[in-house]
Amino acid sequence: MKKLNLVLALFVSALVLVSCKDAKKEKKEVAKETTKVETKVAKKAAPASKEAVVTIEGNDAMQYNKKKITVKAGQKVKLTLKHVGKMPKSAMGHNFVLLKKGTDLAKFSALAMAAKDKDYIPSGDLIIAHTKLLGGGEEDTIVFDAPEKGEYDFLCSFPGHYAMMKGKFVVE
Ligand SMILES: [Cu+2]
Repeated sequence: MKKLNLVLALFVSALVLVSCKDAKKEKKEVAKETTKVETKVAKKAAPASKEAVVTIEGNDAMQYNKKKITVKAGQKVKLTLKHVGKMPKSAMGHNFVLLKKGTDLAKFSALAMAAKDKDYIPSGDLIIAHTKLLGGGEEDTIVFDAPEKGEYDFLCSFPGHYAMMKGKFVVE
């Protein structure tokens, strides 16, 4: 009888030991999971990337492929304009011109038209950033700091193009 008791006692203590180990393991796993979740949350909450990469195309039908470009305040904007058409610069030249807030498009376009010798980029301080004037098959990349939060206009300053080639540049 005593022997049986001893065996039973051993058995019970072994069980307790095992369940204790399991509990420890579980705790560890829970801790691991929590860390994982926390890492995920931290990644999501991290600030937007420092650079916004934007590509916009212009074609032989006098169109951009984007009417709206959105970036975040504080970002560097790396913008590439691709002329995906075949027509030469003299007939279907395209550029990307980002205007300062509140610039009148019609007025700007008239100034641009008069600046043929400068590829339709008028002097003055109405422009935040602009690409070169491109012919079919060419592309140009510019890098500039996103202006302060707000909505800005962009357009192609080649004579007559802004009627169709314009859009909104939004800084959130
Ligand atoms: Cu154009």
